[in-house]
Parts: sequence; C-alpha cells; structure tokens
Amino acid sequence: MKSYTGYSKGFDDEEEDPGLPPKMASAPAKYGAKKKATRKKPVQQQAASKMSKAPVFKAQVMKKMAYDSDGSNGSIEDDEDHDDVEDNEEGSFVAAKSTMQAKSADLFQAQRTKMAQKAAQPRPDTEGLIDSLVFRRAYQQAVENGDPQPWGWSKLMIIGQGAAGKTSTVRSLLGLDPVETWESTVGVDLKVTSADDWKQRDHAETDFNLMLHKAAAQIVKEGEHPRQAGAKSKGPAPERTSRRFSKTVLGFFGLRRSSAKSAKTGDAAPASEMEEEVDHDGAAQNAAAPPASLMEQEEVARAINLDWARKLTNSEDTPLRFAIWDYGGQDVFYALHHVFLTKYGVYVLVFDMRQILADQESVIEYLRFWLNSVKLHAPNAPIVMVGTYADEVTTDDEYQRIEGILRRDVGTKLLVQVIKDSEARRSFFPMNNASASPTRGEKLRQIIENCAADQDYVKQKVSLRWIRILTDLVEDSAQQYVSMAHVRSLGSSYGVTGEELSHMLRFFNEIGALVHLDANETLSKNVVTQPQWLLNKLSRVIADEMHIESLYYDPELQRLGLAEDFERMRKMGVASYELLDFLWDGDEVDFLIEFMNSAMLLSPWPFNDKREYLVTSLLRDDSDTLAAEQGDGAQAIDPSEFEGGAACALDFSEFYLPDGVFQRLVPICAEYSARDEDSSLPRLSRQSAQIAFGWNEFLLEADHGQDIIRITFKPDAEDVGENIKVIVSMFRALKDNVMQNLKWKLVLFSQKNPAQGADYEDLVGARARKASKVRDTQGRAAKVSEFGIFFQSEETLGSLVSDESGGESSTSTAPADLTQDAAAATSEGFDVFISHKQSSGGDQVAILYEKLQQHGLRVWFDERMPVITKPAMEEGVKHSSAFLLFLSRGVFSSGYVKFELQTALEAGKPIILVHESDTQRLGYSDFGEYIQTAPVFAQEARLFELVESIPFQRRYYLEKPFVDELSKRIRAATAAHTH
Ligand SMILES: Nc1nc2c(ncn2[C@@H]2O[C@H](COP(=O)(O)OP(=O)(O)O)[C@@H](O)[C@H]2O)c(=O)[nH]1
Ligand SMILES: [Mg+2]
Repeated sequence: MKSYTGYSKGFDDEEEDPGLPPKMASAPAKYGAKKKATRKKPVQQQAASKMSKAPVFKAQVMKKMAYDSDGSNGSIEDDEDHDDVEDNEEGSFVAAKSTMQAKSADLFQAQRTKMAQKAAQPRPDTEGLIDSLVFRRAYQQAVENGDPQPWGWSKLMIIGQGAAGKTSTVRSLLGLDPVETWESTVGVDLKVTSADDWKQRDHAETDFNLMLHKAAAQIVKEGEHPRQAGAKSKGPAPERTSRRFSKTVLGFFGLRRSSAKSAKTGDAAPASEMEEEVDHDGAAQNAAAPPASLMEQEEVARAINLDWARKLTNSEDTPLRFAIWDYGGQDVFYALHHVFLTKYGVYVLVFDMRQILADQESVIEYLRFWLNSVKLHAPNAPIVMVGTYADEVTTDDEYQRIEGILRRDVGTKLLVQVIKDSEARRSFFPMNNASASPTRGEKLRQIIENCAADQDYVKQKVSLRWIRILTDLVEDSAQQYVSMAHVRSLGSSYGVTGEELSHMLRFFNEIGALVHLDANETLSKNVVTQPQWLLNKLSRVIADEMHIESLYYDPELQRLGLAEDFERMRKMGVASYELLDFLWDGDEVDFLIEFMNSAMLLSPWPFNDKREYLVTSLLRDDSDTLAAEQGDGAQAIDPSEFEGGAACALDFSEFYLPDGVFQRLVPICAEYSARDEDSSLPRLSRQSAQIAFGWNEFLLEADHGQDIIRITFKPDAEDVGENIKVIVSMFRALKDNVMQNLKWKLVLFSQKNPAQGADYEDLVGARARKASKVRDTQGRAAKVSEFGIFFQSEETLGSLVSDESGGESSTSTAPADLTQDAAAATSEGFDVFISHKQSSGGDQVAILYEKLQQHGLRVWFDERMPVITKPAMEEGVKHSSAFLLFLSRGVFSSGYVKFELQTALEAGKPIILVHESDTQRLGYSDFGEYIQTAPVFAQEARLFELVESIPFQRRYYLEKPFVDELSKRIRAATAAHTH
C-alpha cells in the first residue's frame, strides 16, 4: 500500500514557506471581479442573457502564446462526432499557436535535457537560474493544458443509529478531545480534513494551487527522463487535453455519449436523409469559447516555489483528503439517503458494542438496515464497521461474541465490501472514544486511508480546468449556492462548456463536492456549493419532535399567524407555502420545494385553495389525526371496506423494502388522485393510505416485515389493470430516480384464495402458453383462471409493468388512411405544425402525432405527409394555427428545423415548445444548451423567454396529463388565431 502522507506534509509546511503561493484570495483581479459581478444573480435569472464571451478569451489565449511551452498541437482532441466545425473555425488560430508551441517546446526540451545531464554532475552556480526557468515553463504548461491530476478526494460517511458514537468517532479521527454530554446531530454535519494530519480545516483549501504544483512537478520530472521526453515531443500527449479527459470521465461513469452512430440508427426515412446534408452534430460546440488560461502569468510567477517544487518532483504521493459527513440518527432523514449516500465514498458504520451484547435484536436490525441502504445506493463502496465503547467492552471473549453475531445474524461474512481486520480476524474495529489520547483514532485513520487510496474515483484524473472551476465555486464559504448561469459563464471562461460542463457537475455531485441535480429545469438552475446549507434548510422541515421543539414557541411563528400551519404540518404532514417560506427564511423557497419534490420527499397537496405540500415523512402512525384535521366528512382508513377486493403487491423480499418507497409512492398517488374530481380525499398514515383514482379506491400498505407494499382495491373497483399500471409506473419513476438498484417484482393475488400470490411475469408466461396452472410464490400450483381480473384490459393496456411508450415503435408506421386525412386537411389548414430533428426526436414526435390526432387535432408532421419539400413545409407552417418545436439533442443543427422556425416566426405563429426530458438519452441535462445553440434569429425573437417549454413525458401516469396540457395550449393558440 502506498503511503499518502509524505507529499501532503510537504504542502502543509506552507506556513514556514514564505515563497509559497498565496491562497486563492489573491487570485488575479480578473477572476475576482467576474465573480462578484455574476455570483449574486438570482436563480430565476434568464440564462439567455449569458452568452459566450469567446472573443475576449481568444484574445487572452493569444497573449499567452509566447509562454506556451506545450509540445502538443494545441487543438482539442477530436471526439468522434464533434469538433470538426470548431477546428475549421479556429484553424488559423490553431496553426499559429502550434508553430509557436513547437518552438518553445524545443527550447523547453533542451532545458530539460540540460537539467537531466546536470543532475549527474556537481551543480554550478547557475543552477538556480535554470531551475527557475524550467519550473516557470512547467507551471505555465500545466496552466495552459489544464493537465489532469488525480482527484484525491473521498467522502467519508459516518452512519449508524443515534447515540451509537458517530460524532465521537469523528472526534477521535480528528484527534479532538472526547465530549461527555451527548448532543444529537441534526441531519448531517460536514467536516473536511486531509489525510496528512487529520486536522479539521476549511473547505476552501487551495485545491487548484495544490494540483497545479503537482502537475508542474510532474512535467519537470518527466523532463528528467530523456527517453520519455523524446517520445512526447513527437506528438501531442493524448491525455493532455480536457476534451480527451472528459472522455475518461465518461467511461468512468459508464455514461453513454450521444454519438452520431447511436443517434442515427433507424433513420431510414427520406426526410432525415435530406436532413443529413445540413446536419452538424458539432454545432453545439460552435458556441464554446476557446480554452482560456487558468491563471495569469504574473500569478504563475508568484506560484513558483523552487524548494518546494523540487521536493514535489521527488514524491510519488498523491494527496488524500476527506469530506466527513457525520449523519444524525433521526430516521426522518432516511428519505434523503439517495441524495447523500452516493457511490463514491468510504462508509463507517458505527455501533455501540455494549448494546449489541445486551440487545442483539434491535442492533442487528439497524445494522442490517444500514448495510442494505449502502448496498442499495453505493453497492461497491467499502464499509468499515466500528464498535464503540471499547473502554467498557474490553475482553477478547466479548469481541468474539460480537464477531459471531455480525457474521451469523447480520451476514457481514457475505458482504464483500465490509472491511475485515485480518490481523485480529474480525469484521469490525473496536474504538474507545472516551480516551483522551490523540492516537486513539490512529488505527481507524490508517484503515480509512488505505480503503480510500484504493478507490478508482480517488485515483481518477480530473482536469485542472475542472479543479479551477470547483475552487472558484466553493472557495467563498459565504456563498452557499450559485446560479447555473454563473457556473456556465465561469465554465466557459475556462474552456469547459456544453456536455463537458454537465459531466463535470455530475462528477462533482457524485463525489460530494457540491450538490447539483439535473433531473429538471428548476433544479438544475442552482448549484449548491455548500451542501450543509441544503441540509440545514431541510432540517427545518424534516425533523423529529425533539429538534423542532423550539419552533413551537417561536414568537415569530405566532406573529406571522403561522402557528396553526405549523401545527398542521407536524400533525398531518401538510405544509403551507407561507410556512415553508418562514422555515427557510425566504431563501430559494421554490428551488428547495423543487429539490424536495424531485427527491420525492414532498408533493403538491392539491386538495385546498391554499398552496400546500404533503411531506410524507412527517405523517403519523394513525390516520385519525389526519381525518380529524381535514374536518368535514373526512374519515380514518377503514381496511374492512377492501375485503374481497382484487389485491397485488410490489414485492421486495429478494432484497428489502426501503423506507422511502412507500413514503414516496403515497404523495405521487395523492397528487394523481386530485386530477379527478370524483376522487374522495386521500386518508393517510405512516404505513397505509386509502386513495381514490376517480371512483376506484384502493388501499396501499407498507409491510416492512414481509418487505412488500400491498395494493388492495375495493370489491366494486373497475379498472383494476389500468390502475395497477398507473401505480407501477409511479413506482418505476421513483425507483429510477432514487433507488436504481432496488430489486422488485409484481405479485398478483388469487381472487379466490387471497393468500396465494403468483409472479406477474409467470402468469403472463402461463397465459401465453395457454397453461391452466402456474407455480405460486411458494412453489405450489395455482389456477391461472383465478387471476383473470388483472388481465381484463390486457389488449388495451399491454404489460402492467412497462410504462415507457417511447420505447415501443408500434406507432412509427403510419396507416395509409391517416396520410390521406393529412392530405385532405391541407386545404383547410392544420391546428399545429410539428418541427423536430429526426435522429433525436423522431420517435417522440411520432407518439405526439398519434396522441394529438386522438384529441381531434389536425397535425402537420412530415413523416405523415405525402409531399415533403421545402415549399410544402413552408405551406404547412403558414397554414397551421400553431407551431410546435420539439427540442431534442442537436435540434438546431438541423437546417429544416431552422428554416421552419424562421418561417413560423416571420408568419407570427404562436410557438409551443416541448423538450425531451430524459437527460440520459436524447435531451440535454442543461436546458441552457438549447438556448446557447439556438440560431440568432430565435434568440432575437426571445423565443425561450416568452414561451415556457413543456417536458415530454413517457411515463404512463404522466403521459395523459402531458398530452392534455399540450392540446389545451394548441387549442388556445387555434382559438386566438381564428379571432
Ligand atoms: N465511554 C464511552 N462513551 C462514548 C464512546 N463513544 C461515544 N460515547 C458517548 O456516547 C454518547 C453519544 O455519542 P455521540 O458520538 O454523540 O453519538 P452519535 O449520536 O452517534 O453521534 C456521548 O455522550 C459520548 O460521549 C466510547 O467509546 N466510550
Ligand atoms: Mg452525532
């Protein structure tokens, strides 16, 4: 195992080293000024106003060329399907740059060789001079290239039951004095440390400087090996560009790149072949500014510290740093696990050894819970189990007993990621947090360091450009979040734009350096640079009685007349907007609501005139309180009403049923329920809910003993299959959003024998084979006919467990008569003209076409048109009441889309925007990408400022509301048109 201490120690000598670079506070005024100007902008600020600053930065790079000693050709590595355009555009610039680089590279190479020769001889007096020149070049080169450096950071997550000794263990790790009184941690407490000394420090470490020194030292070091250096001078070093690097990171995440190849499969239609001619997928890159310098040269000069740099060149070590997340024990926070228990971290699971000996059952249960949670959200992360109270539990005998329990009952033997103490032959590490010795944490520190040093993400190389951006973002700890517009402009100033920027943010989010969720637009508008801020805000809503007690007596609550609202939230989980606004001091209320909503911790409660939200984690165990609160006619849940009704279950017994599933399913159901005015009010409690979709009522029950969620319909319920499909699609949405690794299946119960369940897939198979019997979940025979009620609407609904209509291509071939209908409609005109890019939006638009036609709308859609020529398109646009632009990846690179849009704008047609919302597939995760790539005439028409785009929905339960909304907008446009 490598030692990770030497290098960092060197860095920490900084106090005595007067020549060391100043902290980032003294970064050149350029950055400071820019930051001040853009940081304070409100989140809602239209990103459209932030356009590329390309000309300015180009000038800066030109100025730097004289100092460029890079051996590479300076152009950005081509990435299969990108950049051709960019290279052409920048052609002359790149050529000029490489000539000069070649020159300075020769010079630099000569110096390096000289250095290497000198190393063997006694050093003459001029040595310092040459050294400083070499290092100056090296720094400059590192700055210009944005050389990738090992990331070196790891999250260290301290988890376990309340009062188990988590906070004390953190104190032991940091060498702080033990504390005697227990103060329960609320939410999560964040600390930062470095493995060289394990002293707590500021988050605003000079990451960039640290990595820059390392990069420069490496360059010099490589220069000392003539063979290696020779090979380098022949051509560009492949890993030296940020573009190439982003590819490494893509591979690291197992992400799919939108390559021309994959996007264009199935493009057989003649329309798309035509499109091909004008299609440049690289158009998005047009907007990218050329890579700019990460540091002014004067700053580079100041950054050089010879002694220190020489020391670094001889060091193999990688600095290792930790962000320590000390979790509160409150189970109300379990709902946030998917946000914070991310893949890339080391987990320390703390338990009280006295307790496991005294009260096995409960400790086993919570250890299992935590191990499962880690397995669910971070399946490959190492887990270190720590047993506290080693001052009281001291004998080997006791440790043996604990080991037995852990192996036998908790199953740590089977969990490969549990770190074993091979010396002591144990799967846990005893810890005495009461000891005053500063070395009490030494062994644990060593184990954690070793675990972390082994992790791929720690060794993962990250572009200096990324580090520079991160440093700029987090250095100001007073700034707790920034707008995406700011991040985008900061990114482009360092040459990180578009997809690379999105991937960078995803990486930083996964790694826990900041919080950025890109599931939807409102969310991606902010980047939270201080995760603690988010946690503190959430703690004001999701908290147990103990932590919220002081709020009951807050005079401000009374003064604002919110005491009742507060009571209502605490009793029945329904919070008013005004109350949230108060709890969050008016900070980013909409963003925080959206954050909780996307984490499915809260959902609109649309049963009142007031703006209210349901926070399920605050629900009580019984539904009486809720019923009483709701007043008129509201009742408690009555299970007897459901006896004899059709029943099925989401079955998780193969793994386990995490808390959050039921908690999240309920608000989605409740919200859906409100869409139908025939629905009666939901009746809710912590573990069960009675919900109506129109006249169909069902009971949802979480059974954590059996690890199932049971769904029982009233005996008179009609569309059982339809409703199961809706509920399953809701569940799939939450699983895909927050619990990807959750294993599950749908089990249907026999109507005759409600205790007998059979796997839905098995039943489907048996029915296909026309078998009369099927094996039930216990392996016994069951009659297929007894499950008939679930298959009544089979023909219309298709499978109960799939909800992505977008994946099925049944709609892509147009029946002949539809084409004729369309032709006939030409004379009378159309309600809407659909414009789209075939390769990334074709399938979605084919679905839209069908759905809108079903709504009785007359739609112009090229795939269904008898004639597709430019004049025909122009006619189509002019004879349509509204113009629908479907936004998918690379949409503005299509010449037809631009032509159609321009025609529509000139004809003054009302524009409707729909965007692909699946960011992993064909949409952009950052809506700003559409804005940036839009043609100038669209920007001048303020297209994105005046029209709110609707996300395209595939999910079964979202599709209908989506199409309803869309046709409403089209009809509104049509009505306006006819006036
Ligand atoms: N004697 C002794 N007390 C401990 C030990 N670890 C924790 N404690 C005490 O247990 C209580 C709870 O510890 P704390 O770290 O706050 O628990 P947390 O809720 O898991 O963070 C505190 O009063 C600590 O002083 C230990 O190893 N030995
Ligand atoms: Mg604590």
